[in-house]
Amino acid sequence: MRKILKYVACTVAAVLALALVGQAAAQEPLARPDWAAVFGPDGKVVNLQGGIDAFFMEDKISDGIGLDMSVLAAGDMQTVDNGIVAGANDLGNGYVWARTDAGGNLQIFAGVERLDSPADTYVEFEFNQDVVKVHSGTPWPIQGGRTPGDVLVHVNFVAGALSSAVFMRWDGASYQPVAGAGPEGYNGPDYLVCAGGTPLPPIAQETWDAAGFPVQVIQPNSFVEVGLNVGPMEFTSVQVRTPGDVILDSFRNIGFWARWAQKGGQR
Ligand SMILES: [Ca+2]
Ligand SMILES: [Ca+2]
Repeated sequence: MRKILKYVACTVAAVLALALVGQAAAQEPLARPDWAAVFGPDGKVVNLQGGIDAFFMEDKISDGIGLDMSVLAAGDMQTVDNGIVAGANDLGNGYVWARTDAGGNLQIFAGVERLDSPADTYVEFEFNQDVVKVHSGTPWPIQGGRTPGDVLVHVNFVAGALSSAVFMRWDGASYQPVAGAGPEGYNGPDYLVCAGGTPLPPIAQETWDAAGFPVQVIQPNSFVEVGLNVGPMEFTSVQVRTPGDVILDSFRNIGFWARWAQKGGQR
């Protein structure tokens, strides 16, 4: 029987004058996307809902038995391989939606499906200006690097619950924290983080074990999402990571579409 889930909305906190974009913050909290209105059950974009871009990032559920085609090689955060992921660290499908605010700033939102688990883990969302992708393998080395201004959001889960989140920017040598959130999540004018049940109908994917035999895995039953006002920047690549799983997506030029739209361009 499918688990009945409740969706935990982000709490709205007081406005913070956060220097994520290096400019005066707007006063309104970020308005979260209605993911189920943007994406159809198959992951296709059905309506941009006033946004400028949206894309779907497929990732198989492994749950300790199924083969995931994109895991982080053991002890190597720069190599992607096929492998098995424990349920606590498993990522399902990911979703990205972007829009511009009245001031022309780019707002990026990303969410990823997970499995409920009582274990400690983390989920990271990294947005890169450079192209970060894999070349030929297997395994596949990750090519491309970080550029000053790149953004990393590290979301901690303790005993299965959202515990904290840290928003960071790459200064050329390391990621420096610029904002954070506690276990209640946060929804302010420059960033948000929240976790809850999945808002989308799960997509049933065929899954095989390492020997090539079909296996039955459970469907994602949890969701974590982040949002950022990144100002006039452009991002080309998105990476979503846990201690064992990874999703990479590149060549999106998210900010390009924002500027294109501001100039009256039509897609
Ligand atoms: Ca994966
Ligand atoms: Ca996975």
